Amino acid sequence: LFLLVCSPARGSLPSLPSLPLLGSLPWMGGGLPPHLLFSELGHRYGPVFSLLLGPHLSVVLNRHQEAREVLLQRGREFAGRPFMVTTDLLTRGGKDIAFSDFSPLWKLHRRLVHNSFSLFGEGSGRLQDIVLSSVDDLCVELLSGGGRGFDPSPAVTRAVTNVVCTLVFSSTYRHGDTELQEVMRYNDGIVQTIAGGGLVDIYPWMKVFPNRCLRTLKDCITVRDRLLSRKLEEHKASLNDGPPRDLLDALLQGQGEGVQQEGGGITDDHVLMTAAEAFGAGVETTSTTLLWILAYLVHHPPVQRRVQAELDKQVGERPVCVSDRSRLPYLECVINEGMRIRPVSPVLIPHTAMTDSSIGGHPVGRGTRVLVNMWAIHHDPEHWDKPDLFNPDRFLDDRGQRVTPPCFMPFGAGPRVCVGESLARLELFLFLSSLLQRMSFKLPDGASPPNLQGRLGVVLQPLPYKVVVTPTEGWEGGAK
Ligand code: HEM
Ligand code: PLO
Repeated sequence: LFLLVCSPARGSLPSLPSLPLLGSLPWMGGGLPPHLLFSELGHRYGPVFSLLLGPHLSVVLNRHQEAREVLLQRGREFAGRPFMVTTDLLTRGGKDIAFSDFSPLWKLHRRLVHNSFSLFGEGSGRLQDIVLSSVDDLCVELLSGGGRGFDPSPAVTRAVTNVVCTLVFSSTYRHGDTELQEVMRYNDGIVQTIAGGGLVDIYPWMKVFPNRCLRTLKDCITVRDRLLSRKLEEHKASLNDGPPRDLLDALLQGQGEGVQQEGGGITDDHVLMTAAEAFGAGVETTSTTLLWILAYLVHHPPVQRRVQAELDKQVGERPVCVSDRSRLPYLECVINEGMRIRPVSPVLIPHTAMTDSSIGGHPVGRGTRVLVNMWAIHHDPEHWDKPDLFNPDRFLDDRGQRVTPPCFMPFGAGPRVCVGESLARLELFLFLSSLLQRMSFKLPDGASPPNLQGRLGVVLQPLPYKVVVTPTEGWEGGAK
């Protein structure tokens, strides 16, 4: 056995020992989720170390200096993505943005998606209308409980799903609509089966054996594809040269670009996978972030009151709008602090080295996986005072001006940075400002506060919790 254990001398990076087939698994006991496991291993092996995940040589980065080197300075060299069984199924062999490996077609595709998002994002005012109408429904629903304790998650998820459905294919749904329920059901099925312990495949070979999870995943993908193909056909039939009605229109209109590309241009499959992904990413990340922030606000009533005082002073009784953003700096700090303390994507999506390269002066071979532990970076005691404390003031300097420290990267950075960042920030702002303007959130009498530990699925989610809402004076109905 001793002879089989590989010596920890891969390059000059500190490495976990490893065995053939098992890789470093025997040294990774404890059953912790990857972000916590890697943070713990970092205390023993240093902030940058390598390990074998099954057969895959992987480098873990627990510090922002190396993370910025990989994501920004050498961003192009590390813009690859590894192959994963479940995401390959989900994306028809990488015809999406997030899980597709780097290629010229991917670049073109990503640019098209980015441009289409801007078309509906800040520029157009359309996003604001969409979110605000969904917020009205959400507020009415939350306030209809009559002071009883309830789990805010289903209503929040429904509201966010509605926003994304309008954005992607112009459908808005009433409460209880069967198509909306179908969408939420298949999405939930994918979330439950795509990556139980985060996107880092610690046990990759298990996935190749047929099992119940894979069956459920395939069934949900079939339902998703049927629904989205129908939307795509409807859009094709009614497409014209006018301004795009939604993301599907924008993608169809942009499809013509780059047809001369090697390997063909952006096919219908690409359009379908992009719509599916915008949908999945839009719902999971935004609703989870909102639920984390609400959980922390229930834990910290003075923070909630301070946001409300800011809203009262700067906005008053009229509905909040996008242009209020610069007037509500404390709310922006609360949003940032929520995304710092509980990043929904704590180890990002794995990157791979596309050429031989280096990290912090250590050589790193082509094909090496790089896992950026944003959790560790967001909790690094060298850069954050009392990192486990929820303290939005850390995003303000001595003069009360907003600051963004270099070790805060909830959306990643560089060529693989989240394409939905500005969309997500706008949504988070409009949702939270409107909710807190119209109501207050507190614990039900005698209930223990929300568990803030979280559970890692495809994103890091809070465990279910209950709140009681009370309307602000003048907003008893939830909307005007
Ligand atoms: C990628 C965070 C919302 C679409 C990512 C990544 C993170 C992230 C950490 C991976 C970066 C990397 O691997 O280096 C978030 C957070 C969100 C959010 C915190 C909300 C609070 C959204 C929304 C959309 C979206 C609303 C689209 C509608 C994407 C896509 C990628 C991505 C397509 C893949 C980019 C690529 O691989 O090139 N996001 N995201 N995200 N996100 Fe988001
Ligand atoms: C969520 C379930 C959907 O049905 C499919 C989907 C697509 C894109 C994924 C998203 C899921 C989870 C969150 C991801 C997003 C791409 C970027 C985002 C991984 C699986 C993050 C946080 O990195």
